[in-house]
Amino acid sequence: MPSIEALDAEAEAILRGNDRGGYTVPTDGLYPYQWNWDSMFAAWGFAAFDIERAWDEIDSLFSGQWPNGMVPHILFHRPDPSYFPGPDVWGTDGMGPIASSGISQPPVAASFAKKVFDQNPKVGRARLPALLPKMKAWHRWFLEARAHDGAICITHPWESGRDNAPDWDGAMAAIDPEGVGSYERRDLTHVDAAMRPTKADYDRYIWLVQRGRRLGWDESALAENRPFMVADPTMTFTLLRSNRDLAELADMLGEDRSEIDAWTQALEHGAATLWNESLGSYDSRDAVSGEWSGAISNASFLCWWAGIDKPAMLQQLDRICTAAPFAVASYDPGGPKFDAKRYWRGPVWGMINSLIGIGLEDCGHIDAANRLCETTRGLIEKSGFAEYFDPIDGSPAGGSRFTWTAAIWLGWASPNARRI
Ligand code: 9WN
Repeated sequence: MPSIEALDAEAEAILRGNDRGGYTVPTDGLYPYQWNWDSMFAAWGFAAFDIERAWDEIDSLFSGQWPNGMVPHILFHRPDPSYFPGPDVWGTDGMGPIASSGISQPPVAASFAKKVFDQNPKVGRARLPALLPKMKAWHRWFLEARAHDGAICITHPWESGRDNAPDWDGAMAAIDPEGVGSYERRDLTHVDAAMRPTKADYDRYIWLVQRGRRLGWDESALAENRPFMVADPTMTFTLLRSNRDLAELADMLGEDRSEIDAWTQALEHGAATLWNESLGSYDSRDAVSGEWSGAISNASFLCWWAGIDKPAMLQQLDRICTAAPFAVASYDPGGPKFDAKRYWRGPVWGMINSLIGIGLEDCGHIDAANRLCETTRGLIEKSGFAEYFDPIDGSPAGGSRFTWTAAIWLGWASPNARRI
């Protein structure tokens, strides 16, 4: 097993190696562009050894913000044929300052901006003022374009960042991807097909992109007869946490926080609507059909990250960590759709673990927080900086030398992490 010092050095080398000059790719080859939430984890990682570079990462993400406030889930800084679908498929020309996708991703930026700020407040005071209004505009966009009774919805599985989670199965089955045409996936040239979404998933992913393109990515046109809209705990909990963090950042700069606080109230109400009593867990819900997904996922445990302490979730966490020891499985190991290797249908994602762990600690569940941190550390010691891991045997899966796995090591999982 490599030493902690060797892993610290490797994590830093991964971030430097995935740096494309002001922005970071998730991993070389499989994901050659800037992804929204990956990039914010990267900023947290950079903050451990290069504070200015950390702020540059956040700036580069917001350089792609659309005039309506949306921050895209991918920024295509430079064309690269190794990823599908690229800018030619999305067809968002003229919508934003940089070629991009037409959807967003979980808004963790304000939360990580706060962590980067806390690492070095002097530098933070110089770098934050230009970013604050941009973050605020993005949060406002979520409340205007994605809220359903206060819960934040996704309009494409990629928007959640948990692409093929069982949460979306019902809503995805309602789509007939007729006319989607043929296309060539590139992900399968990098990763074993058993670890990736299926063709049925991809047909629907692409069909939804084609619909967006046909409607010119106009939010009001897209909102009419939406074929896919699911209230998502990932979005709702991350926005709630980011919103609380944004209010604190506004305070630090002496700015008015009243509008942000009003959003927090709406989001607290929205988060409560995601409690599925019969499942005994936070769940996602199809906003079109009104049906629960019936899925206990790793996103269900982001409640603590959002500042919501729910004792029943501690029992669920305990059960899931016992069933699949390299926790936290992305889907309930006792559930009918569990698949230990297939992406968001079972594997463990270290970056979600870091959010759950920090949330547990913030809510005073210190033992559970420490256990999760030690499990994650052990996984990385055993299997390296993989994209995700099998929760039963801890083996690595997906891409390697992964940015967010390296970042959470530097920010949280390494015993040498400063844990800001
Ligand atoms: C589609 C980059 C991204 C992550 C997502 C993860 C995966 C993309 C893909 O990779 O999604 O956005 O092509 O599979 O699901 O969370 O941001 O790491």
